[in-house]
Amino acid sequence: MHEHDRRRFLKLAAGAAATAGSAGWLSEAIAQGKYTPTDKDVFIVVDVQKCFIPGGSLAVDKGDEIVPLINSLAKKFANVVMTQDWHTADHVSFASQHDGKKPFETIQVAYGTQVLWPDHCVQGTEGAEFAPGLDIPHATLVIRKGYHRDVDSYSTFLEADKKTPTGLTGYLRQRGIKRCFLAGLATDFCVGWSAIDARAAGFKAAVIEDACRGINLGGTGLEAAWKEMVAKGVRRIQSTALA
Ligand code: VGL
Ligand code: ZN
Repeated sequence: MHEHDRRRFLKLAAGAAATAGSAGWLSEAIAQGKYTPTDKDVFIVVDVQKCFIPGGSLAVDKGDEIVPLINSLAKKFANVVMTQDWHTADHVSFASQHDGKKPFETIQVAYGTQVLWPDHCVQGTEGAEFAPGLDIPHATLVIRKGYHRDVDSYSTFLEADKKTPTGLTGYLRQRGIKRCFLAGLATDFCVGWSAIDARAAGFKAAVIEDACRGINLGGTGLEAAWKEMVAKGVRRIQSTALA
């Protein structure tokens, strides 16, 4: 560990000890100025794909607006992982696969309630490509998820059965990563579930709110997702907190 990293770590550790659980780890650092990402941090860019931006089949409102911000945030991180929703054409999460069901209705499956969506992010199709303008050449890993026909995966750590890992935890641990910073689409689904699972896997986690856009199902889904994230120790930050 370099001396300046050690000092930063000690400051962070002191901050964390002074507040409950892990909640203070970042606010303490931010209170002392902007937070400079280190080689123990990873930026996880979640599902910034054509299907999820205006014009796409499951467009998130203003989803395209985050692309320039994500590009500039990525430059602050030595470690960047990108994710792609990557479904089979007959995926269980598609309303089209269930007679009489419409998008945004739900069904019961083996692992619980599944929201049904318009067909989106089918493997190898244009809609599954990264959004135009997304430019992160130094990203070292692209995690694809949701490729098992019968299991969805909002989370980029663990599929919806809560049993099947994607492999990301092992990759991050082997690379010495301790903290995950997340952004992308959608705040209340793939970003939120990924942040919660990052915590469950033992990482610290922060979601960069202004570098995300939400679906907000039923008009309340977005705030409910934030509440759950914060309850699980996920930090809610703005991009201005990062140096
Ligand atoms: C997502 C719904 C279905 C997401 C993926 O990326 O948030 N949402 N599949
Ligand atoms: Zn999906």
